[in-house]
Amino acid sequence: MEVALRRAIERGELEAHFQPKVSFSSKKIVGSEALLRWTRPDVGLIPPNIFIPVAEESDLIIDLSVWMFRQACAAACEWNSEIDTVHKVSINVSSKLFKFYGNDFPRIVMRILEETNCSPEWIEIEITESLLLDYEPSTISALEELRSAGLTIAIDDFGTGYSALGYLARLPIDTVKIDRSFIQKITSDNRHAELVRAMLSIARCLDQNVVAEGVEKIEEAIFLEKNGCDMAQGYLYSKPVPKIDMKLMIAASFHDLY
Ligand code: G
Ligand code: MN
Repeated sequence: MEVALRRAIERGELEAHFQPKVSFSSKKIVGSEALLRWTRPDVGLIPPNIFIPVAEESDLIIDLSVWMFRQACAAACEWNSEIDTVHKVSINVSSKLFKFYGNDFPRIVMRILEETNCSPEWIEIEITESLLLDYEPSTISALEELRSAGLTIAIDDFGTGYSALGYLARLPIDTVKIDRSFIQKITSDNRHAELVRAMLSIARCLDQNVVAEGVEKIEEAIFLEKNGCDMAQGYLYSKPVPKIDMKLMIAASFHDLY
């Protein structure tokens, strides 16, 4: 699989898909998450939870991430030139990518932004809690540098790592993405519902935006909106779709057709 994945970029087997993020206040698509899709000839779609760990084990994740970054920035540039508001594209950044480039990471990012004509405010970087818990001073300064350049930083899968809440206050974090394992239980389990309310309250006090991940049911969306969640992402709104479909959804959203 590693060998096949290595050739996948040049053979055009990889594609960036995008899953919309919907704002509860405006009811519009205000952003999207870029997600990698790999279709192998004769085999079909390989789920990311199968091939991403393979890529993570080798240095392949570096090339794949840089490729994805470029695709996402190009898409962000295209979509933002057609609307008056900001459509923020978020990109999953592996901790391996951070560690590989170290202090150079912000420079790599800025170069991709320039090459694709992408404004920093159109991009959000998604990192996991584990990256922050390793606590490398170079990681923190890289995040701060990216943030002062105008990008925003999101914590992905929030609540699933060994959450040390202190980092929320100490580190440069703009957005918290509550993991879908919590969202899926809010309508059936009162204790999980209270936990999500507490998460929303913490984020509000720290002036951070919250995205609920994996929203599948209308009851979940109603609960989240009522409790002050900013944005939702999940199958209730749309699965990840190819770039061309995302473009159509954005256009429809801003003409109140979606
Ligand atoms: O960890 P991260 O949030 O980046 O993972 C995103 C993954 O979650 C994608 O592979 C996407 O297909 C999947 N996903 C997105 N929305 C939903 C949803 O509503 N339900 C479920 N079960 N999976 C989802
Ligand atoms: Mn993510």
